[in-house]
Amino acid sequence: MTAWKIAVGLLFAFVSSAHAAPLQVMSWNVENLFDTADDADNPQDDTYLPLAVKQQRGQAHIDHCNELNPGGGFFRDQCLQLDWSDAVYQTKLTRIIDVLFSMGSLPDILVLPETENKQVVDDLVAKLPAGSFPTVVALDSSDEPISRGIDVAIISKLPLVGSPIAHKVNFAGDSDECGATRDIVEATFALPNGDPLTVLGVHLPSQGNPQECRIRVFQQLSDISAGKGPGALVLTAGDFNFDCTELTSALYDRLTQRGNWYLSPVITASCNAPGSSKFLDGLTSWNTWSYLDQILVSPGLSATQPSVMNWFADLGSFQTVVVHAQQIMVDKQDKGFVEPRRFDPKTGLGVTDHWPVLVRLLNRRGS
Ligand SMILES: [Ca+2]
Ligand SMILES: [Ca+2]
Ligand SMILES: [Ca+2]
Repeated sequence: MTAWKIAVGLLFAFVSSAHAAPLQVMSWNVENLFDTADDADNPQDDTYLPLAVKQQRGQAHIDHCNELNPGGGFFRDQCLQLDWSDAVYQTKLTRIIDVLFSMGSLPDILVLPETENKQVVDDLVAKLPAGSFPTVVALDSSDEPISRGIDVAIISKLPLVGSPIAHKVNFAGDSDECGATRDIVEATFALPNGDPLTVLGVHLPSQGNPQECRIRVFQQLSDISAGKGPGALVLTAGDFNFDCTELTSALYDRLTQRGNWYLSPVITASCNAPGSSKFLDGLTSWNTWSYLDQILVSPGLSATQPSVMNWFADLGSFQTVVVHAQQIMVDKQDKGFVEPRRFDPKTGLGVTDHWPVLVRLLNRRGS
């Protein structure tokens, strides 16, 4: 090898080592990831019990389901009939793991709305090679029983800085109509160069709640981010539950601008695919796609803002993560219209009704 080839090789090695590898941040609503054990403090988890346990309880369980679902319908039937056995639970966990493995490399930070407690997150992580996610944030703090008792968890390859915080949502003047919702979970991680990255994991009130409820959470989220100071590296990820009609309106533009959030324009582009979730057969939402799931970043992580910090979010990398056949299904008439495939406890097929979203963090400066 000639001297210049060695020199070029050394230079290349220097340049590549000076640039840290890209980090993948992902958010994935895993849809009702409940364990099979009865949380005595939460009447709402009784839907997710083995059928044998429900039958053993007899009339008491039937009365309980009627009480929880006075309107009857799907949710009462599910409370009565769903067989959430250990085999079903293990299959659901395996479906999630299959998707993560199919990514090729696991995300560096994974935000998981709809996890019942720390146990389910530990069970999930235990199905991966040891050490895959050394950091597990699962505070199990959200209100029960008004909300379902599901929380936002965050797992990561990165170490924590300080202790995670669960922020109770303050609905202020809208408290009566908004009731209770999931806490905003704040966790700060040490990036590979030591810079702190604050992640705010969220799961805003669903479309079954008035828009004001989502706006209140969003504003609180923006206040928490602003409190980190100018230039701080903050990102928020999770299920925002704004549908595409809201996302494409001036409302969302104002909310994100006033909150100082930067986001991929694809999120607010339209009600057509792509999206992370599909609405079916509603009067106003027929086959529309929405990025219910989002990852937004502070000015400190924006490529378009000056920063002394070395990390930025490449918002062009924002994308859905659809890497496994079990994430996809077609319409009931088999015409071929695609939608995310929710987990079916009877067949063990499907994963969740949301597709994950992902964004990559990169270095601004090589050294
Ligand atoms: Ca449970
Ligand atoms: Ca219970
Ligand atoms: Ca819980």
